[in-house]
Amino acid sequence: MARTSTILMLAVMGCGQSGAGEELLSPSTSGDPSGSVATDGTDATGAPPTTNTSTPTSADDGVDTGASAGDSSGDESGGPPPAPGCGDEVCDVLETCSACPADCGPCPSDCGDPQVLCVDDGAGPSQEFADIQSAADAAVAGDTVLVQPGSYAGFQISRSGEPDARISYLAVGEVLIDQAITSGDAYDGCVDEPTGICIVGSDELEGVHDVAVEGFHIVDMARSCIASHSANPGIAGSSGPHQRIVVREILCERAGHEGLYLSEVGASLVEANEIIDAGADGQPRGHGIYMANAGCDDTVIRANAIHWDGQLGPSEGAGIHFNGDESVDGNGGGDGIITGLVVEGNVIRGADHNGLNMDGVRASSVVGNIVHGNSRNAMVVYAIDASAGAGDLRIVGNTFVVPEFASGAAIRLEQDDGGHVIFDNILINESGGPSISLGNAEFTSDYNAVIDAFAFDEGDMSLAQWQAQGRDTHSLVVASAEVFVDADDLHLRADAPAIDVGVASLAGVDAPSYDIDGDARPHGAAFDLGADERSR
Ligand SMILES: [Ca+2]
Ligand SMILES: [Ca+2]
Ligand SMILES: [Ca+2]
Ligand SMILES: [Ca+2]
Repeated sequence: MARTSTILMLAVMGCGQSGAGEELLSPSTSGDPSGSVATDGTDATGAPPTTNTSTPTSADDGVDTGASAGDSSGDESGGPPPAPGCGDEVCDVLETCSACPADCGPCPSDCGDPQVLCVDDGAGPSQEFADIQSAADAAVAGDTVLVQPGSYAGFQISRSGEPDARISYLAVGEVLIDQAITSGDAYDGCVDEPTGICIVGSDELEGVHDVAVEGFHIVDMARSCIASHSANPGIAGSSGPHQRIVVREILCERAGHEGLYLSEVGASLVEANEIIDAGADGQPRGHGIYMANAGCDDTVIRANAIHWDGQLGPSEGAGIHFNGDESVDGNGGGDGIITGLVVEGNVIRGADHNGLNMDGVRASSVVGNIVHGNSRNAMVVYAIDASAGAGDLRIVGNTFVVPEFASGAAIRLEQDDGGHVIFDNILINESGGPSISLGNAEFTSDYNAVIDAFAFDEGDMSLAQWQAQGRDTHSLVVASAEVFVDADDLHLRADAPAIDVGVASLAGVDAPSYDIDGDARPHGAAFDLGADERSR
């Protein structure tokens, strides 16, 4: 369920380090009438995307703009951010030992502990199992499968834990999964579509629950680094989606299709993962993260870094695609919408499609994300497969930049039922399109940094016309060069007009307490606009 008050934001922790947080993607058709155009590979400010050759064992690019680490602005603490729920002495249901040892205790390390199943690809005292699948087949609620450094084949997870005794799959150091699942007993969908870690419900479509996978480095899977299958949306009388699944600190490189294909994953946490160059098989499709189907309600998608380096991604690959698909066979369609999402602190760059591509997402929060350098809308909500389009969205503190080569809006809300609250955002559009395009008059938008272009019900409007209807009366027109440090660093300049002109709340919705760097906000006289609070 959506957080009702302060939304905290986390930056990304290094792999397996302490301090990160607690709790906390159809069709190619996008609902984007403007379509996709030139793909010259430039980023938000015209420079070519930089190639990321940095550390393969951490997801720490999630806190910057996908390029330089943001140090040039000099206002980042660089330390671990306060984590929501971490430090309250309760190991919350989606909190893990690696994210919050203060509450959950240190991660287990003793292979002699009967609840620790040690896997090592080399013989020795830490080799209780030589492959991860054998340990997964033996694990019961409360167990930790501790995978020692090495190279492994993928594995399938079908066993569930309990809310107070999950089954954890924890990588120690560099654990490389470079072969897809090979087990003869694996679900066909995990073998026919080669996958690194496959989460598979029962034949009756009863989802897996209370499982965490953390710290794995997964490369070159023909389909996906992680995929889930065989669950349903949990409508009355059905057995339920996957629930309370934690996917943290996965480094996913060059997946053939989607990086993370998470079908019917509800009340779960997808945090601090880095997905690089998804859709590597040359076909059009390849989303960074795909939240598939209407059972994905109440999931937190936080502090993930999704980027394509050196060139744009595949032509039908969104940064994060959400698909509230009403049409799934059997009762798999559920209510046809995805609600209660928290999408915060993610950085998306280089998609040749929409950054946040949301079919049927309603009653959800989109907070503190940086979405830039993609070739269509930064964020679009619509109904194609879903039973309904945009409704009751909270869009706060984001930095959305639509580059010149793109075609789209910073925010586009279609099949719009209204009820949205939009504030403290930077919504720059260099493509000739609008900052905001929507179609229902029932919404609140103000205190944004915008351009002089809006659209209502597909009719273009100037800022003055928009303001004449009482919208964005405190918002200001900006250009990238005025607000950002440079082309690769979307932190605020010292003299950015976006500094100290935001508000702590609007229409009952609070601004986030932490910025993209994990720094507390507000700093200084007031909230800054966008995902970065300038803190010096
Ligand atoms: Ca806690
Ligand atoms: Ca739903
Ligand atoms: Ca400030
Ligand atoms: Ca900052």
